[in-house]
Amino acid sequence: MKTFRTNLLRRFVIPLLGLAAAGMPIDARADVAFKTWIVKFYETAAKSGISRSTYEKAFAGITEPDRDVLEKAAYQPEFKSRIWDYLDSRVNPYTVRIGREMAAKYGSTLNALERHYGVDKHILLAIWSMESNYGAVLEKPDRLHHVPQALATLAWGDPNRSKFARTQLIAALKILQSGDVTPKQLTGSWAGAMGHTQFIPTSYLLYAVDADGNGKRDIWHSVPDALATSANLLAKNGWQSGKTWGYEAVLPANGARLEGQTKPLAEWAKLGFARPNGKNFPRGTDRATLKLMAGANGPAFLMLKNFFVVKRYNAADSYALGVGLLADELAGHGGVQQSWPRPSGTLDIKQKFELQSRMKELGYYEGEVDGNFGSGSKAAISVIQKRLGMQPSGEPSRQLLEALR
Ligand SMILES: [Ca+2]
Repeated sequence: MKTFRTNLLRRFVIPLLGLAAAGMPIDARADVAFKTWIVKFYETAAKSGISRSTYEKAFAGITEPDRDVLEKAAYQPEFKSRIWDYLDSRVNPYTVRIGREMAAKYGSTLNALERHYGVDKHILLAIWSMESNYGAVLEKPDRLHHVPQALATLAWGDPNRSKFARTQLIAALKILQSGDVTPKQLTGSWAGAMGHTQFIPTSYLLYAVDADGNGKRDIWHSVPDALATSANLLAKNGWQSGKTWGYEAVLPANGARLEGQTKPLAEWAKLGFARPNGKNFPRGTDRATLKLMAGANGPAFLMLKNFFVVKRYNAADSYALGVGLLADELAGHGGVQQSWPRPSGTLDIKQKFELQSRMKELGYYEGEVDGNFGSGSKAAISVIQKRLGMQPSGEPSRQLLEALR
């Protein structure tokens, strides 16, 4: 019946309307609109010095928008993860172990970068971990998009990101024109963040460095180039050599009301702020800003200038704190000493690792034991919860860990 009707449409209605496009599925019409957009955008690109040949190479074989990009752009996480969950996923035994391996593997590169840029090598390692899991993300084809196609898709189809995407697309075309990378190698996240250290094209143009001396600034395949590019960004944004990012602090009574204020460290000490390890804050004139990442019941932090320099990479406080804490762990200084105000019944990072390894031993889970509860872990938890007659929430919990013990 359906075929009969379709045939009827094809044979009579479409010719009658004289509009071939009227019978096209929505997807095909979108493809036509997207291709038209690309043809038109050349005018804008040309004004920025992009040659016709660069432009054609960039879009060779691109016949449709990257629908995965639009889906990812529209995704709104249901729950904003809490600071301790976020930090658990970024600063944990797994990221510390791989970071130490990378510190050994790239030791001479890291030392050279530290000397040249004055940026702490542990901060560079931590950024590498946070941005691409030490490059592991680049091995996952489903996470990689063709940058000109992804940015053209956003510019064409996402009104909220159109301006950003147009600017980034022009920058991406300039990268291509410079010869640093071939069109096929120009890959990135759905929003155009590229390579080991996830630079967007405009930042690449400002900071990319050829550190291994092969004549190309290749943050996709050269770890020295990628780490040097990060070091260059931090140095150019005022990184203070030989200084740390900040200190964990114990909040004195009524200290929370000073959140957001900036004072010399000595003054904070006079107000009763102390380090949890009992050491004094270093002498000197460094000014620090009080940040309470989880309210008055969580650990306090006194942030120095370098914390704000890391935020030039990514403006979230949680990101910069993650970088700082992971760098401290990699340098052997240990992590946060006070407890986060986790809800009762939830797991801390060590317990999350234990739960995942027990799930793996019991054959419920096949992924990496990395403390990260992604879709694989959550599906496994639901299965176990059902078997145990528990509500299948998919969330790790103390109750579940105890049941598996
Ligand atoms: Ca290079």
